[in-house]
Amino acid sequence: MTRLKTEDIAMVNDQLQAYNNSLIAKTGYTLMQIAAYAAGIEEEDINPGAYKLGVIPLTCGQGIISRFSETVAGIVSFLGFEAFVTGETDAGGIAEAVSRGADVIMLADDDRFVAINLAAGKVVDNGEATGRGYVAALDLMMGGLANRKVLVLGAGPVGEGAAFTLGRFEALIAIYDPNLARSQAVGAKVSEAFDCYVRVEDNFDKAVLRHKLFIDACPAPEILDERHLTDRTVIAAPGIPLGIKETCVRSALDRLIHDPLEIGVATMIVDAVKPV
Ligand code: 2YJ
Repeated sequence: MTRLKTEDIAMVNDQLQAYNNSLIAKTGYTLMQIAAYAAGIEEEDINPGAYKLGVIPLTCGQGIISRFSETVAGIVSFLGFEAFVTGETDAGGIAEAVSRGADVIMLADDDRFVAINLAAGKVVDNGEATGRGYVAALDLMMGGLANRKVLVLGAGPVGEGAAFTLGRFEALIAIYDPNLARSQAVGAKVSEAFDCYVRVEDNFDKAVLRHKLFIDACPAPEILDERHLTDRTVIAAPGIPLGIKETCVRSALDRLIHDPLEIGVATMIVDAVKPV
């Protein structure tokens, strides 16, 4: 799993309004509306002002990523929730968040990033939520994905979340991962859950050349280049770093959704508080 770096997220908080505007331009929907769509609800179904979020920095493993917790809190505040970063870290931070009245806490170590709704006992995982949020964005960008071929690159937690959501949206799903056993396992789970065929691809180039719609959920840089991209290619790319060759990014920009945290965090918080 990719570990975010401070430089990946340095500009996020200052550019939230601009990012929101770019999502509106590409999908017709705001970050909040994309997250609500990913959660299967309408924006009006939740009142963000009624919830307090505490973000807790964790020092375990490789330690604190400077600005990570502040960036998460900034995204959630942008959506209208009340959010704070605890002064204390780790167990002390959890205690602080609860005593300051947090309804939801968010915390990340090197393996998992979770949102926990304390009253509801509900856990939302960033990997799954990110895959779901990006498929929701792609669906909105395309005006629906039913019966459309979509290739998921990467069969980790984000790719799996994406593949399940593509099943829900009745897309024609293909999945590629350099670890064939991993894509086979995800393909089998999705196929069983939605009683649908999932094409497990074993050749990257052939798989990419057969598709125009992509969820790039893998951490490999510059795997997509001019050979793979046409003016009809549409890419929702949660993977960090971006999988598109740098010289091709400019021409793909209008049909590309990519961010280090925003859609994943928005989808997590909305899912954490959505009415049952
Ligand atoms: O609290 C902190 O500052 C750190 N413990 C944050 C660690 C952030 N974790 C990661 O970057 C993990 N690889 C999981 C990120 C999932 C993003 N999709």
